[in-house]
Amino acid sequence: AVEGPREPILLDLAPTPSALAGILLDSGMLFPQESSSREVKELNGLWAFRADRSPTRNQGFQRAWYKSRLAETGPVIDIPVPSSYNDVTQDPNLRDFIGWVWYEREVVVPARWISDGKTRVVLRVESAHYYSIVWVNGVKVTEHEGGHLPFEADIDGLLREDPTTTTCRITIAVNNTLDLHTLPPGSIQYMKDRTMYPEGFFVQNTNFDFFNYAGIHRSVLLYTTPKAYVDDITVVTDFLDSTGLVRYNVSIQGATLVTLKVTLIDKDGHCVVSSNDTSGVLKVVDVKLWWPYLMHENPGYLYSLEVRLNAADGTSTYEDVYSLPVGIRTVKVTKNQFLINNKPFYFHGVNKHEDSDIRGKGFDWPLVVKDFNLMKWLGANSFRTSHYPYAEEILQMCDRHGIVVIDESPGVGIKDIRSFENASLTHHLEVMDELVRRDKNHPSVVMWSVANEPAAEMPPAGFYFQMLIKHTKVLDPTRPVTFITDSNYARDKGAPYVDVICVNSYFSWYHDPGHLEVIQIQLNTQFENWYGKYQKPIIQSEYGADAAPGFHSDPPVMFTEEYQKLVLRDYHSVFDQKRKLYVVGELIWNFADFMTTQGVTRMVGNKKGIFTRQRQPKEAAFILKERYWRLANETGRLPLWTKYPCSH
Ligand code: GCB
Repeated sequence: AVEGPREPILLDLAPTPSALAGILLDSGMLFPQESSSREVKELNGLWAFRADRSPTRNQGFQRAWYKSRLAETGPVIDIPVPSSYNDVTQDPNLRDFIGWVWYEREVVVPARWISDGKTRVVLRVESAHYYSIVWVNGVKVTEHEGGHLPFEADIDGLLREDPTTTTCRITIAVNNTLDLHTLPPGSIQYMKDRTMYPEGFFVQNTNFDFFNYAGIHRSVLLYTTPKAYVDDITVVTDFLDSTGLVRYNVSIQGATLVTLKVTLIDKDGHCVVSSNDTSGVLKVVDVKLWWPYLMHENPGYLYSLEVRLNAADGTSTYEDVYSLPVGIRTVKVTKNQFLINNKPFYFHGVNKHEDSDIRGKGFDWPLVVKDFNLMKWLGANSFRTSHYPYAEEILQMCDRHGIVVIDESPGVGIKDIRSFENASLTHHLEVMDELVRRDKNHPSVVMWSVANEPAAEMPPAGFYFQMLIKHTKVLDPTRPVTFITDSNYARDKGAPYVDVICVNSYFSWYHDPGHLEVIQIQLNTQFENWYGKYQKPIIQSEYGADAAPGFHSDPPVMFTEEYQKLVLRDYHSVFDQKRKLYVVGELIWNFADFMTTQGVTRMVGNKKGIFTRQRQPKEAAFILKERYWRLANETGRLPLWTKYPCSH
């Protein structure tokens, strides 16, 4: 018994997200930063939390839980922010909860933020999954559709309405329901046969292979700017011989008459070049380019673009300062090469997930640092943000360490024909707007991926992907665009429009399971077919096999560490033939084991990691490490200290 979504569970409560997003995109989304003119107050820690377990999930709205303290509406529990809520309690119903949950936290705002009349106070949520509505002191301030990307609201006007109180109560309702037009899509299925299922039984169906973790996944914070402020900065870089070119554009809000100073500062703190214009080209003599890890002895070189604004209105003067890290580099694609700074770049990297024990998709610095250390140990120079945008702090790490990123939208699991309808396309285009707006200035981001493995055989797929790719190129004409495919149908649908062909395949796993001997021939055919038809560079964007750590067998059988190793070995021998021709990269699926929906093909999650979910190596990790360091020696220019990376 399949039925469309019943009223309150879903997003019916969420009015016209598209209209709202359009307004939001008139403004920038610069990463919050402290400076001489800006303060940041993180609101991470314990929040009061209440899941709306009423059958319709609608009680919180009916009884206006946002109007009073959440604890006054009923029992609340402590939930950490950032974190998914699913795995932090012993309650199986909360782990698998679908619908609205309510978060609340009180914060004391410094009195001067309100009293000086010159300060803008912004409430920002870095990511909440999936649909969020935010109230401050019971007044709705914003709502946002989509996880993985930030949203904000100016709240100083509201705070000034009652300047006697500096306490503000922030309430955030978050709904993880996925329907046919969300990204990723999903559907709710009600089981009505009362001889089989209890009253009210329903499930959330999805077509993607990771657990639909929910909650406030990244920081919530308050930050200030002066009323006249730097709203956005866009930087595009190039170079000619030894001169770097930084094309920039600064957009300003809150003032018309301003003086501006833009200064490019090198790593040693020296001013390199400056200008007084809101847009222009800065010329950098003896430029130090931004290079990927293992391609240069000094990877990830960053300048800093300091933007200093002075403005005045009848009564006040304002100064705002924002410093944007800038890496000067170019990205180009030829018919068989991927060029960074005009040199061939070979992706030897990983696919990741934001996923770990207990936290789920919650941002966690120890995990981020461990993962970067593991990637560098492995000799990985790149990763793809499968299957959604990652925290911006992770991209900042990539900028600094020279790890190259393929930045992917949450367009995963688009398999139902109704998910190609206009409502879906419109939202997908908006998500690309938000993604490019947030990540456009990161030198580590070298390509956009608009989707993963859509049902390319469906008639509307061609139009849908043509629109998406064209739109993304308009948003950012400087980076190549791709979508990830596992299907030959995609050849006629998307491939004519992408710059790089990204292919996923699982020979001897999903096809011909157990038959390692088919890998080389099938992989060879795959590459020849794609290149033969399109003459575009190809990245093997996924390949791999599950291995339960500690399972062994020789001769190898599926799910053992030996089998995983041999799958890799056979893929690698074909990569080695083709990378001299037109294959420009290989990304293992997956960096680490990760949690999925329960199902008969998943034993406590997906085990294709070369590291366990706890980040310990399986045998395959050592195979890959040896290979990646060899590739780095052949294709890059290793810094001296990394020639002999680790004694083990
Ligand atoms: C894929 C998907 C990825 C899955 C993987 C697998 O093609 O893109 O999300 O986890 O295969 O292991 O099945």
